[in-house]
Amino acid sequence: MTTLPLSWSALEALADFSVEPINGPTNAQSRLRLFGQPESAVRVTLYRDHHAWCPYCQKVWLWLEEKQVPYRIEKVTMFCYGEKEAWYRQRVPSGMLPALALDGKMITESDDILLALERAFGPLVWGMQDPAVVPLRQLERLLFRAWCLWLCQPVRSQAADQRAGEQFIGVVQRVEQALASTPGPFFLSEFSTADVVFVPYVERMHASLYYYKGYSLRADNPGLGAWFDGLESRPTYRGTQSDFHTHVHDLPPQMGGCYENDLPQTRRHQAQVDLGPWFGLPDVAYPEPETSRAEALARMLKHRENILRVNPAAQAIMDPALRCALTYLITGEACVPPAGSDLGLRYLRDRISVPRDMSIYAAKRLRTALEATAALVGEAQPEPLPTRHRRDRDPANFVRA
Ligand SMILES: N[C@@H](CCC(=O)N[C@@H](CS)C(=O)NCC(=O)O)C(=O)O
Repeated sequence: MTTLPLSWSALEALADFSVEPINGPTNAQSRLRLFGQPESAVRVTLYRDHHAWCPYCQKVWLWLEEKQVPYRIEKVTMFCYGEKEAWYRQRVPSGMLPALALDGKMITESDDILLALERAFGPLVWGMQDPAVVPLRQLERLLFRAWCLWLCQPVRSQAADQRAGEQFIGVVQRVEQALASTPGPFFLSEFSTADVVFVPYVERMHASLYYYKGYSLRADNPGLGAWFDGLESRPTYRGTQSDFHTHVHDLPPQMGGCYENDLPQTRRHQAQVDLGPWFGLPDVAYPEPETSRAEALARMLKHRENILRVNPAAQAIMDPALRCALTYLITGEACVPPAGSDLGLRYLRDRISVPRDMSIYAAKRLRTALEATAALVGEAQPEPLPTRHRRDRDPANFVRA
């Protein structure tokens, strides 16, 4: 059965979703976090990227959320997405992120930021320089280097790719031993700085190796599997968590290229990440919240004018096409969009960013609705996403004047 697209106001009436950005659960849209304290308690400003993608920013972000230190958030554009803001260049000439102002003093380098935060607010259980944490930080860098050697070198031969993969898996075994040496899922006996240090890149390794190398970090390693489950039990981590689609298409410009092998499972994984079905991908394991459809709808309604403006397809087609996709999203009733809108719907499907735009399950619901609606009128696929930059997602298009 098919239906007609709901009007924007009818859709508004169904978008029953809101988050409390200041004191509620961790989320990427907040500009101020108080954790129940008065605004006068704020001593910290975190400068992080608009996309909530930068790994070093995620490390500091997660630490602040876990420690419940009141802070403000200022968002800055990363070079590969667009123009760096002049006001930020004045404060941090390199333009690098993250930066943090503590009592008005500007600090850069994520490790130095965490050390300064520890001095001001105490460690997240164990500090960065604790003898239990230092070897784990070294292990994280070892894992990072082995990952770069596998992912970011052009594949000269299948054998060379396999060797680089084995070297990486050798370091993963050491990570597995470290995880097995403590009770519970975390690197030490409770969630701490040590976990925060591993989070950003292990999340990116999981996504990128699945997509470019056909390798499943979470499924193939019981310690890391339990660690990811442990992370996902925390609302702080869930609020910063990205998905496979966002990571694999943001990494190439950041890393100077990501190189795929030609294993059959690599092809299968790539097809599923890019074209769906997005449910069933191992980028998340906690159960879907009941609010995911309403969240996706609310987020689309908030930005619908800009979303329509940046879409390469004509607004006259895309306005009803988007309403069709959102009608399907929220009612489950198929809604046939105008002929020729399939490309524009898939253009949008490819540009939903987690957690910048919405949480992981909301994004899966939205991509599914966009794809199902596009498929009612055509098979056209947009150009592959750029790999040298991502200026197709310049945040300037969405920042309110
Ligand atoms: N060692 C630095 C590395 C920071 C870094 O590489 N930041 C990247 C983003 S992940 C950056 O700001 N690049 C400039 C840009 O993309 O605009 C730290 O730990 O803070």
